[in-house]
Amino acid sequence: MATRGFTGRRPGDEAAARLPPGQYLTQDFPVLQIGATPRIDPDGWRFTLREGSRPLKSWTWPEFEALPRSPWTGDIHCVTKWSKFDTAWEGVTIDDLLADAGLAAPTRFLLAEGYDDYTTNVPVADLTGGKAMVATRYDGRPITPDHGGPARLLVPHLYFWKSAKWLKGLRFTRADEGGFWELRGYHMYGDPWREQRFTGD
Ligand SMILES: Nc1nc2c(c(=O)[nH]1)N[C@H]1C(S)=C(S)[C@@H](COP(=O)(O)O)O[C@H]1N2
Ligand SMILES: [Mo]
Repeated sequence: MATRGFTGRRPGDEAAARLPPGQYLTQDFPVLQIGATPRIDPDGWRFTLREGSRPLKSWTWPEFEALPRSPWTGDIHCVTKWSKFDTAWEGVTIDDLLADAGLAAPTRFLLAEGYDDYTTNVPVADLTGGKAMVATRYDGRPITPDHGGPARLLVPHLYFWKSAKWLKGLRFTRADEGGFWELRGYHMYGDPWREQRFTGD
């Protein structure tokens, strides 16, 4: 970050520079979701890429666990205004997923879909190029059910509602279709640095 090279700044300025507008720093890890934590049986777990309703590629849990995993450590920002620094995740990047499927993304948009029927839209360009992963580890351990285990999307440069928990798949769409929160007044893109919380921000 640009501010790292400055000297003589008050302690706390570095933290302030890492906080997007309107956010505060928290040390704990709040749990936010629309309903109860779904019970997911690893034997029945599938992760599927679809184009509209057409399945393109599906992985079982052992197949998914055999994919290459990458680490990512950094900051996350929830639209309810908490941010958490230096969160450590590990998972399969969307680039590695597409490579394993032998696919190029068929459209420019998609909906991430959770096992709780939660959906959220993300442009494909925000998931590729190492910008996002299907995370299966947090702090070196399997992600707990409350935080979206066994597998959740992690798109850390957008508000955390874009990081769908209990991820069931990614559905490529022709147009940018709103998901659960986007159809209820939340921003279609959700950039914390531009404070895109609600429609029209
Ligand atoms: N499947 C699913 N994913 C979800 C949600 C949800 O209700 N269902 N809530 C979203 C919201 S609003 C936030 S802020 C984050 C919270 O993630 P956490 O509980 O791990 O902090 O998950 C997001 N992903
Ligand atoms: Mo949220």
